[in-house]
Amino acid sequence: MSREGCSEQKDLVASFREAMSEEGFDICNPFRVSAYNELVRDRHRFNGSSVDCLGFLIGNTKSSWPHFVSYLQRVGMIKDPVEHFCREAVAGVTSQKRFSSLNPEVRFDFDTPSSGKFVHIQTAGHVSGTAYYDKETFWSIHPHYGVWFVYRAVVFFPTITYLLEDPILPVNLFTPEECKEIGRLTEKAQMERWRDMRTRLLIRDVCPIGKDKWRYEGDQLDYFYPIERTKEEVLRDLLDRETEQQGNRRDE
Ligand code: B12
Repeated sequence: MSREGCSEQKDLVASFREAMSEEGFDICNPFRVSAYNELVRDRHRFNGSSVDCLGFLIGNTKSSWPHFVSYLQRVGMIKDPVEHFCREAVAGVTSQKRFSSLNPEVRFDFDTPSSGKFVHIQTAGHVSGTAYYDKETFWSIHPHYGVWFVYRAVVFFPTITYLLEDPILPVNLFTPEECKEIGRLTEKAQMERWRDMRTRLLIRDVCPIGKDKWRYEGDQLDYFYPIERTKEEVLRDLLDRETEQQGNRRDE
C-alpha cells in the first residue's frame, strides 16, 4: 500500500465527513465494501465494482433535526419530507465537484429490494465500526448513542480502492435481559402489526445506553413516534410556528 495513497484517502475521508456533518449527518464512517459483501446475501451485495472499493456509512442522531426543520420551512408541506430531505442533503455533498468527479453511487436506507438498490445498512454500519448489529433483536447498538440514531445512506466509491486500516469491529452491548425484553416487545409489536407506536417506543426504551443524552424529544419524538400528535400535526405546528415568528420579526 502506498503511503501517499493512504494519506490522500484519509484527506478524502476528513473532507467527506466534514461536508456530511454540515448537512446534518453526524455519523459518516468509511468501510471496506468487500467486508460488507462477504457478510450479506448475494442479492444484497454491491456489484458496482470488482475491486476492493471504499464505501461510507451515513447516519444521524437527534442533532440533525434543526437541519430538517430548516429544509421543511423552505419546501413547505410535502409527502415523505424526511426522505426528500435526505435525498437533497446527501446530493448536496455528492454533487460537489471534488466528490462527483469520483463517481459516487448512493443507496438509501429506504431503497427497497425491488428497486435493485437495497443495502442492508446495519451490516454496513457493523463493518464500518459504527454500531454492533445484533441479528437476534434486529437492532444496531452504538457505544454512545445506544439505539438513538438512524442510518440514512451508503455512498459507494466504485473507482477507489480501500487503502485505510480496517475499522475495529463493534461489540454487543445489549445484556441478555435486554435482548429478552426486546424480543418480547417485538413479538407484541408484530401481533399489533407494528401499528401501536407506544409498543415501538417501549422497544427503543429498553436499552439505557445513550438514552439520557440522545433520546429524541419534543417535535422530533412526536414526529417519529406519533403518539401525542400525528406526523401531519407536528409538521403543521412547525410551519405555523415559523410563520408566526416571521410575523413577529416584521412587527419588531
Ligand atoms: C424492513 C425494515 C423494517 C421492517 C422489518 C424489520 C426486520 N428487521 O425484519 C419493519 C417495518 C417491521 C421495521 C420496523 C422498524 N424499523 Co426498520 N428497517 C427495515 C429495513 C428497511 C430493512 C431491514 C431488513 O429487511 N432486515 C431483514 C434482513 C435483511 O436482515 P437479516 O435477517 O439480519 O439478514 C442480514 C444480516 O444477517 C446480514 N448478515 C449475515 N451474516 C452476518 C454476520 C454479521 C457479523 C453481520 C453484521 C451481518 C450479517 O446478511 C443479511 C442481509 O443480506 C432497515 C433499513 C435497511 N435498508 O437495512 C430498517 C431498520 C432496520 N429499521 C430501523 C428502525 C429504527 C425501525 C423502527 C424502530 C422504526 C420505528 N419508528 O418504530 C421499527 C421497529 C424495529 C424493531 N426491530 O423493533 C433502523 C434500525 C436502527 C438501529 N439502531 O438498529 C433501520 C436500520 C433503518 C434506519 N434508517 O436506521 N423495519
